[in-house]
Amino acid sequence: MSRSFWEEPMNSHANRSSMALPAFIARLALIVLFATATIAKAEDGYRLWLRYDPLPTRTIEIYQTRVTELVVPGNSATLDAIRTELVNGCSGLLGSPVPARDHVERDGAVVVGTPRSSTLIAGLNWQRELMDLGPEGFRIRSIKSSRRSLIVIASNNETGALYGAFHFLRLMQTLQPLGNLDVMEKPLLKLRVLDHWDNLDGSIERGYAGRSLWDWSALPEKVDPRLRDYARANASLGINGSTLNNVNADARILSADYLRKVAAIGDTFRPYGVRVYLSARFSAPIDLGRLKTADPLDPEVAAWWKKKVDEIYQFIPDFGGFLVKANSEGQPGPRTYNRTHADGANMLAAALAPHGGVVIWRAFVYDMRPGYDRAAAAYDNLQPFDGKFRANVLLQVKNGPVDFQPREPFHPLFGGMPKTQIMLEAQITQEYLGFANHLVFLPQLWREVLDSDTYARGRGSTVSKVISGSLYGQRLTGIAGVANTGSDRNWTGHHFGQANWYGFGRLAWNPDLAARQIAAEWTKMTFTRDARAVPAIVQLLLESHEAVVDYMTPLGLHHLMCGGHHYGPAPLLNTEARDDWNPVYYHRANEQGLGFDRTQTGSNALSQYHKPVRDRFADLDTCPEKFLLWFHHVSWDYRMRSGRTLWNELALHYQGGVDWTRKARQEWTALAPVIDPERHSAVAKKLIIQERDAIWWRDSCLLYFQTFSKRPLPEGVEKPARTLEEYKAKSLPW
Ligand code: GCV
Repeated sequence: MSRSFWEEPMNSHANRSSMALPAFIARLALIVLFATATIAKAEDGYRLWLRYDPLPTRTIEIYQTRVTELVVPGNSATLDAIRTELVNGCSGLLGSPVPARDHVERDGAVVVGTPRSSTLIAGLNWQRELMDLGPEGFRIRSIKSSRRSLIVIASNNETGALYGAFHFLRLMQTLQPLGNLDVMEKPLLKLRVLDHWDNLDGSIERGYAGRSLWDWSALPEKVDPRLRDYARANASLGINGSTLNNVNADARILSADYLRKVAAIGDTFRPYGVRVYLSARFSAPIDLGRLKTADPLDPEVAAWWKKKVDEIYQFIPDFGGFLVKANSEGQPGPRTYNRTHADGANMLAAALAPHGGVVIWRAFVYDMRPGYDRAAAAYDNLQPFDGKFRANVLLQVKNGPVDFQPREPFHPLFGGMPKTQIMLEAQITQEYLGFANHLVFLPQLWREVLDSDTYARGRGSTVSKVISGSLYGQRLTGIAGVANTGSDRNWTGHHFGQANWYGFGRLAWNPDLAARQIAAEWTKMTFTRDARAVPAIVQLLLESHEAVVDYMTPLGLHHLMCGGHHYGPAPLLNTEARDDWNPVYYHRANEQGLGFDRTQTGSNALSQYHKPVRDRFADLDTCPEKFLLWFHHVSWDYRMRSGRTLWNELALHYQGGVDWTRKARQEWTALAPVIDPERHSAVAKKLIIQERDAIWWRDSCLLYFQTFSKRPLPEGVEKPARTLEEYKAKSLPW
């Protein structure tokens, strides 16, 4: 893989003249930065949102008096990272070198650190505020000290100071006033983790942006410099954990050979506050340890895990813990031995507890019995164990009860297990959302889930409050996102996929942030600050999720995708090994109508929600139409709130989705003058695919459903481009 744009300056032990080492290193960085400034940068998206090209001239003139020098005293890997980032960032944004110094020399110094690393910060008397902000929070404040105007970025901990430095750079990148800063920030969730479904052979399950970033064959001797940029990008958002391997886990990751490799990755991430986690295969005692069983209540098994965990901490002293997919989709687990999920999780938790590690137990568990509703399965399997998990166990619950669909109602386990530490699992990679081909801004989807009111403790018991611990006071809180990163030069396959990584990180820091704010920040940092282009791009981002729902699964439809790979529509599919892997299981189309009845007359999965939610969804008059076919089987002539029949409304939603892709293409074309040609053209090509796919979705779904509805397409819906037979014969290429 190629080298990063942000190589740190070479380390030198020489102490030149009176300049102390950190300042000397930073000065070297400046020389390197400006010596290479003439080398043209490819606009290939590698720099993500951490682009430090010069700001508009007027802004530079104002900022130049506010930011004159960077004072990051002390020596540690994290302080070095802060210094390098600020020197590169400020110098780049201001278009001229901003020096690093050991102490304040003039007005406009930016002082960064902790009370331990900086005497100036120690003297500010901010102990109480910094204590309240916790180890990862920070304060940024404009102050006067010894008659000098300074900006101070302070935290109780170096990682917090690093987050503060990135926050400060974001303020500059988004052209915020720096004159009178008074910012206090701390993360609302403790664990903010990217889950990588990366396999040991370098492939990525549901990965659409190339190969795994972890080159297992080269590790531990050779660590790709790109891993540091990955950690930087995460730190810029406050993401503090990375689960390296697929939840469909290979036990070899726990062997000493692999742990050495994992340790090398952990060493690279550590300065950026990113801890490493591993997915553990429940049968590892058999696979690796040659035991006869993996029964969690067998003392030998527990002893094996304890020894293994002790070994892991020898290699990786700040190891985060295990992520476990057990008794799900063929994975081994405690149920294999007639033990409970709590038995399994608690046994692992006991091994991790002395080291401060956690078990993240996934709730994505579903069984198959005749007449079973998959949407009800996770709740049925896990809810009975509420209050039974140890203090260092979190239960990781997908946002919706089926599986990362374009739209789902919130999972009933949110608000359903008050005595369990529940964590949200989001999917950043677009498994069911057009892979890396479709522009869809997922913070909009996550916002909808986070804002959903569970009514677990009356009105206002939102999912956001459940996971942030403010509803039940849980000690450990967290969120995980299934990563969309890979070895592609632009990291995420689609340039706009970066917005989802960015948006996940921002929501992980603050699950109450508005999607619009996230979209605006990202656009300004990543693409353009042009006053007309920013609102246009933000609007595209904000509309994109609804548009994708419209052309894929409107009105509560779900899981209409092709089997296996999940790209493109296959509403007629009925040949998958399990009923609940087939679209026909979910849409239940027949001559009478469409949709899955989850009310009392059907599967009654609705009973898992708290009463007012349950009643609202159960009543056709109050059920939000976006969930109509999720909860109800409705006749083709059912009158929607618009006055149209279900059939006509459905068809118009599909058409609306297609219309949006055309609008998006036109608007993107109009933005050509303000976007660099390389990224503009790459996105334009993806939008062509998105329009093609939207048409394919619309036509194949409507033609298929029409075989049941037997009604004509309403006015305003285009005639299908192909026949149903043609759509049956060929699936959408990807
Ligand atoms: C990692 C879905 C995906 C699987 C994934 C599974 C899970 O079923 O299709 O690829 O497996 O979810 O979340 O465990």
